[in-house]
Formats: sequence, structure tokens, C-alpha cells
Amino acid sequence: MTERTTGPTTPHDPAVVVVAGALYDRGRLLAARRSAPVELAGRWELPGGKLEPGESPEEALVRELREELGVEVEPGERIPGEWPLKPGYVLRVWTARLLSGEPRPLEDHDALRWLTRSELDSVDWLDQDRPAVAEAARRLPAA
Ligand code: 9L3
Ligand code: MG
Repeated sequence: MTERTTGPTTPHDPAVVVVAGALYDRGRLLAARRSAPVELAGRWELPGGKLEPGESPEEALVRELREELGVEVEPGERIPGEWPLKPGYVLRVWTARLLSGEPRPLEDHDALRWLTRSELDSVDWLDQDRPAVAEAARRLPAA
């Protein structure tokens, strides 16, 4: 297991990058409800996870959405910005297009919803994800 599970140990270590996908399909954005860890369970997020050594962010995004949702996606543009998570972790978000599969909550989630722009406020997003979701919403066609 090469995945890093703790943050940087000194202030000089670079932050661990967490990549997440603003996954679009037919004018809707996918929201995923976390089932773990307990302090985040029940809150909604853009699905994704930590970059592994040697991976590009786009490769990590494709891997994470395959593992967590069982789908194949094509990464698009990076949504400008970077958002702090717990100490030593930062969130970066890419748009992504569904290529194949129907997302299922296979890992770390217990519910999924496709949201139109007018439905985006109907789930309890992680505070950390809210600015990215607002940016993602601007790129969503009105429905
Ligand atoms: N996190 C926050 N927002 C997100 C994602 C994918 C992740 N959209 C936070 C939750 C965890 C950390 O980043 O504290 C690592 O995420 P994961 O590997 O548990 O998904
Ligand atoms: Mg994850």
C-alpha cells in the first residue's frame, strides 16, 4: 500500500493533493454522500481522493472514479482554484465527462445523486467543497 495516510510532518512538506471530479451528464452534476470517516459521514462531496506517487492529477481522477463509482470518465478542464482541507491537504477539481457505466456507490459513499443546477443546494455539501461546487455550477447548462 503506497497511499499516504497522514499529512506532511513539517511545514516545509508540500501539501497532499486531493483530486475531485465535477462529473457532468446531461446537464446534471454528480453529488456523492460520504460514508466515512465518521466526522464526514452524511455530507456530500465531489467524488475523488488522494493523488498517488507518480500519478498525474488526471490519472488519479480516472482511477478514483473507477474505484469509487465503477465508471470510466474523461477529465476535462481544471476548475481554477485550490481549496484547503484538513491541515496539509488541498483540494483541486477537474470537470469530467461520463464515458461509460452508471455510477454506483462502491467505496466510501452510501448515496449518489445527479443534481440539476436548481437542485444543487438540496444536499449538505462538505464546507470544503462548496466553493468548488459553486464554480462547477457555473459550468453546468441550465436545466
Ligand atoms: N475530501 C474533501 N472533498 C472531496 C474529496 C474527494 C475529499 N471532494 C477530503 C476528505 C478527506 C480527504 O479529502 O479528509 C481525502 O479524501 P478521500 O481519499 O478519503 O476521498
Ligand atoms: Mg474518496
